Amino acid sequence: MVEVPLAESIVGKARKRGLIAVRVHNIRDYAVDKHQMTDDRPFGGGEGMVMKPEPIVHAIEDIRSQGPAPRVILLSPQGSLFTQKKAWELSRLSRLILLCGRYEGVDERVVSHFVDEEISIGDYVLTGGELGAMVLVDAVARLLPGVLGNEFSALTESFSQELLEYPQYTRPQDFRGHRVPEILLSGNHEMIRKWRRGQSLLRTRQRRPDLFERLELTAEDEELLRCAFEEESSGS
Ligand code: 9D3
Repeated sequence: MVEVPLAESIVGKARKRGLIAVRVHNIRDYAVDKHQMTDDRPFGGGEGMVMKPEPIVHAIEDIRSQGPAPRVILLSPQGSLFTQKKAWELSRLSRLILLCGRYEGVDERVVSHFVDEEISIGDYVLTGGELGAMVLVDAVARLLPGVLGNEFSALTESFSQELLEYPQYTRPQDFRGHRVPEILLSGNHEMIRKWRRGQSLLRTRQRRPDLFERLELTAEDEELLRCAFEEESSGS
């Protein structure tokens, strides 16, 4: 579930270049009994299975002993929401252990005594923590020095959080009768900047009212937003 995403693309390249190291551990290898049991029925009854504490803690302690003190993160639906701010915070740490839950969850004594924080990647239900861990690795890895080309950098990114991006177009100018907005072909860079700003504002208002609410619009922004809205309602 995780080997391929970790081997491909930007994260895979960063690993090959030695910019990051990611290892995958199978909790079953840390099972203490001969049946390699890693889950059991919940005390108090109820649906499903709970991950036993011994294999997980055995794994954490074994991995922890192999390098500098790591932050232990449990991917869980009970966690606080993963954000770009959290990605930046984690990117400053030298070592992370990402613990992926399965079944109904992990024995709470593991969470209380061996986990530093719980992170969720969003308000939807997954079958386990592995894809959450991939999201976290991807978001953190791209912030590390050298992982992305220097042309995309942290500088532009601090802004990209508050406003959605404007639409992008490339060739051909006419694709099956759908034309690229004329203004982008005009060569008038000030007009283009204004059009893009208007598009960003309009999209943010339509799709992310939570972000839009927090914006402090200038008089020009109000005007560009009105233009973008009117252009859209007049059908394009
Ligand atoms: C029956 C109650 N369920 C909680 C909504 C149990 C349950 C659902 C899903 C227990 C574990 C899981 C597996 N999910 C994760 O491990 C998980 C997750 C997620 O489901 N959503 C968003 N982020 C994450 S990070 C790990």
